[in-house]
Amino acid sequence: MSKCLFFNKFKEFISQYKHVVIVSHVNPDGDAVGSSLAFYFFLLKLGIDAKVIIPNDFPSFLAWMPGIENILIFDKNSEKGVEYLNAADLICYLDFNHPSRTGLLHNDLCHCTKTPKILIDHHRDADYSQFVEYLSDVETSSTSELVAELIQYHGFDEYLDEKIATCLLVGIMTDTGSFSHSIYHPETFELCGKMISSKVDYQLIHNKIYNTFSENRLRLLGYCISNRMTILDEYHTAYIYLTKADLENYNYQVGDTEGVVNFPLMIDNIKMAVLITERQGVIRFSFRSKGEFSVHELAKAHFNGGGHTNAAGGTLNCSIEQAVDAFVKVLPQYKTLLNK
Ligand SMILES: [Mn+2]
Repeated sequence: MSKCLFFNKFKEFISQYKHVVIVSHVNPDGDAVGSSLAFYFFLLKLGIDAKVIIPNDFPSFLAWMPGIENILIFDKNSEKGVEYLNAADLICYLDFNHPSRTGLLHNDLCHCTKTPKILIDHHRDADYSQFVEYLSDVETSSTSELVAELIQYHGFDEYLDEKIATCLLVGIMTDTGSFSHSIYHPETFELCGKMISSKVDYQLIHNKIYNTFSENRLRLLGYCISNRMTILDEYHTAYIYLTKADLENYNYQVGDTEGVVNFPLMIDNIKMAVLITERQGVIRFSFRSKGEFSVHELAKAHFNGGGHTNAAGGTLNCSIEQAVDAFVKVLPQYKTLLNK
């Protein structure tokens, strides 16, 4: 379905529902939280009762966002979360397209077979048959940009306010690495320009997102780069690994490794960067690339994951040593692509 068709139908469609639940993905990032909250505020303006559920806590650098106190964090209050889901007559998936991305919420979400669902997302490989309506475009920077387009269609004059603009800018800013990648068309800047010009203090938002490190977080970043980064010149690749003990040494807080994976890409000839971290019983991979090399394909083929061309994630159940080994072992088959 084209964007326009979704926009055009939206008001009439949504007015059929009384209790809308917005759900976003596990380990929510700026776009997950920003798009969900902006959509939530928009629904309230349309006179629709809405709730937002995220599977687990958001990183502390988002704690100041407008409306954040209204989000239900499922692993802290699953009873209420289930209550919300049971009462919902519509469930909206924002910034993910498959229930397997919802962590502990997964089971309860799968029980809601009779509740209609809609999708607003920019990830690949969505199974549209699960949804009664969808707004899905992989060539859009962020889910927040899609929500911004939806609201713009219905009139920024009427619906955009400081809270909504702030949430949307956080989502677009964080998913594009502060407007450095994943921008597919000039409309991204046009939309942001409109939101910035009248409603918000952009520099203040930028400061709140990027300049609120704890001392531990910055020292952990330094440690990652000086002690844990390996450069594999022949593959134009760099990887950083962090053990559970490393994270404990720096008193790791949720969000502290956010952005670490981007630093090796600052090196001129590096085309792919990977952060491998040991989390509760599982190894998490975060992949980034510059240019055409698709980390989505690599993550999908070898690490039970995927995402976007230049940003993807994955997981393995093994030790950290085995995870590093597994990563290094797949590189030869990508040598030609990485040397392009
Ligand atoms: Mn996103």
